[in-house]
Amino acid sequence: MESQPHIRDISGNTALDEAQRVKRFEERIQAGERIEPKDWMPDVYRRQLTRMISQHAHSEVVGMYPEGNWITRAPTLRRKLGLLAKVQDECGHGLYLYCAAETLGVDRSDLTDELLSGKAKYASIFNYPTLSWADIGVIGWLVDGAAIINQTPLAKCSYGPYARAMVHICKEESFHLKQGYEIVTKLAQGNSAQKEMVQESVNRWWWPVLMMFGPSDSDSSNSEDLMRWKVKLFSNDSLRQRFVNGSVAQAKAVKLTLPDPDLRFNEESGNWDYGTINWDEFWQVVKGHGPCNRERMRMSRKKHNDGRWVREAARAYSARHPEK
Ligand code: BYC
Repeated sequence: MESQPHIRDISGNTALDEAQRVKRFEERIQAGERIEPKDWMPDVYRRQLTRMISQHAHSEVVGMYPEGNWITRAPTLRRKLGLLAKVQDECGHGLYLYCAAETLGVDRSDLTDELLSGKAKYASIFNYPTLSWADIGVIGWLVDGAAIINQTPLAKCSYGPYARAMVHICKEESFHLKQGYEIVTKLAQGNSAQKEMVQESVNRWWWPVLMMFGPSDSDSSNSEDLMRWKVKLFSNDSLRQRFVNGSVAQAKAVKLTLPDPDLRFNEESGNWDYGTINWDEFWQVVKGHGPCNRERMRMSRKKHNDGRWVREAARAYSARHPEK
């Protein structure tokens, strides 16, 4: 990433200019102003945003694979249409987010290369397999539910293009949550095999969903920068707690059990205390050793290669028709 240009004062003191710019930038953020692409910003702010938005974009795109897996096996036409629409939405989210990342001066093809080379991360949750139809309901309920808790504050973050993309994305995530919870409700009210299937699915997804919020605050290396500059408005642990608090009532409403014997209401804090997260598992998955990491990367490379002719045709068309 290129460094920001310095304006020299009469004595050539660039350091002071930089400090003044940072001060002005931070005052704008404290005043609740949005930072826009052409505004001055510290290099670290630009780098952090590029990292976070591009990893978010990759997550949306890779997130299509586990659910896409069930489009041909959806039990009814209505379910198939709902799932198709959801998977298409995820693709659109990736598109908005790559566009938002590009406003920071990076090229989308470089971001894609980083994903395909394994350098860039994407959400850990998408490295788990979808083994039953109930998983589609549980992903909508828990994974998209977690996404809403995590992403609604991002719609108020300090960087304009990211915040605006998140408004649209969160509206669609709300639909995803409803379609998922409806599938879960139907199965939970179904016959004993259906009830068993949905409970087994909740048992498998619960802990990986809690990991989606990222490492605990004491191990979250990026949070300090991101929170100072109001990209993240809440810490990983506080959002995780908010999610647990909401999920307990939702599970109870459909008579499902969350697989945590330590889950207890804490009268003092007003929160649901939960058990210990297996952080070794989380870091294994993040480092590429989860159950489906290799398969997700294989699919990503295949899709990229299969789509090469489309990119080449689009480039050739726009070269011949520059006015369009
Ligand atoms: N999976 O300093 P930290 C969704 C990495 S899913 C894989 O706390 P940060 C959803 C992290 O990248 C769609 N890697 O990071 C998401 C960092 O490594 P690098 C995706 C993870 O950025 C969350 C290192 O661990 N959504 O919708 O301050 C909850 C240290 O972490 C994960 C988004 O991307 C993970 N789960 O906080 C619910 C939303 N967590 O990059 C639903 C936008 C951490 O320094 N992103 N790492 O090498 C975010 O809100 C934040 O980036 C995160 C992580 C909360 C995900």
